[in-house]
Amino acid sequence: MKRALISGITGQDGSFLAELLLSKGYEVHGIVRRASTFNTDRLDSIYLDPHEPNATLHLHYGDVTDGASLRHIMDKAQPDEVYNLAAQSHVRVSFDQAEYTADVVATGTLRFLEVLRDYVSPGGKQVRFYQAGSSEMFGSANPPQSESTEFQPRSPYAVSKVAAHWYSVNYREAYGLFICNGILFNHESPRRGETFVTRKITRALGRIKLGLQEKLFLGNLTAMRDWGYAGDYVEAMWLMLQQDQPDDYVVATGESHSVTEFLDLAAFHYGIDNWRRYVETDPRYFRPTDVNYLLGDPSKIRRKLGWQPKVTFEELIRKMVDHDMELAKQEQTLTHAGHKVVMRGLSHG
Ligand code: NDP
Ligand code: GDR
Repeated sequence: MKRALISGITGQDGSFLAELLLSKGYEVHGIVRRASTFNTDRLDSIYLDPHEPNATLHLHYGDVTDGASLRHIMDKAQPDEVYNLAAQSHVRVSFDQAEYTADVVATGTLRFLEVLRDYVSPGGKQVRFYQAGSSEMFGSANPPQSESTEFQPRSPYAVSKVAAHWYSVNYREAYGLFICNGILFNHESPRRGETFVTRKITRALGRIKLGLQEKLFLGNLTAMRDWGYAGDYVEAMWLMLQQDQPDDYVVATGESHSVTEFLDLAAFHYGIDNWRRYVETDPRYFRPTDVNYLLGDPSKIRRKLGWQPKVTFEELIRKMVDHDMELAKQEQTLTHAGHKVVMRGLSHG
């Protein structure tokens, strides 16, 4: 049985990846941050009590800002594959918490690579490592962006991801480690964090449709993104680590749409006639520097690994709308029963 270790397992991608690896017969270990509230909701459907004899998902407390915890977990989990997905992943928030973002995203990756390097000492166990890179690294570079496009990062988050990318390349070259950088363009799902623009839109329009909310406040509506489905993208991560040689790959759909187009389609699926009546601009959601136009060129991964996305832009929006319509209905039922329902934590989104 192969063993995998996932940092960021409680996030959107971590939960999809854990499901994929469990379905392939892996024993999966995940790193979870201690929090005062539960942060494992996305894993509820696959988590078994560790006392169950057939539990193959194991969670360990740890943090990528704590190198010693990574060492302990590597020793316990003895993984064949490591997927480093942990990040302060919100671009807007990275302007408020730049040092912290660098510590988690850039130095966090370096800490992991240092542990890996010791762990894979000569004659030691071979471990394959996936680094979660981002299209944000391309920043203001002209589209379409491919593996050979120069990085021009536009946020503390993106700069930190560029550092993590180059640390990974350097450790691959310097120590002969099996490390792959995935350069993934935006990917979404009903599990997407509620402060990212797609989910913020599908959540809010559902609530507006049922009269639970009056307005949706957004920032830059002209930004163009290459949006895919998270379930497809974790397959690309896994595929990279199954090859004979480590390499770096862009993962994208090859189609780009504006935030406005996303609003158009989401409103259409909800049967909302004119979303402009409900949407207002709030400058707090503008970024000091934004990325205007991302469009990935996925030809390398299609050619070399045979990967291509299965879910289209429209299907993605429909999945998110269907899910968030159900959530809004549940909230409506609670409201009718006299419960106060609050939208939480959207001020940073
Ligand atoms: P999420 O924000 O949903 O998940 C991030 C995960 O990282 C969570 O499990 C979070 O834990 C964990 N985490 C945060 N800080 C730490 C820390 N200090 N130590 C350990 N774990 C930590 O992100 P996604 O799932 O969307 O993305 C996964 C990765 O891929 C990230 O690295 C992201 O930057 C990158 N990426 C994402 C893209 C996308 O479109 N989704 C595109 C390109 C790259 P907790 O649940 O406790 O907060
Ligand atoms: P992004 O995703 O920054 O591309 O990073 P996000 O959904 O936050 O923003 C996409 C675009 O929408 C514009 N926008 C808004 N964004 C948010 N969050 N909230 C708003 O109200 C709003 N209004 C307009 C933004 O300005 C931006 O142009 C995501 C993250 O998952 C990263 O971790 C990942 O690396 C990249 O995708 C690829």
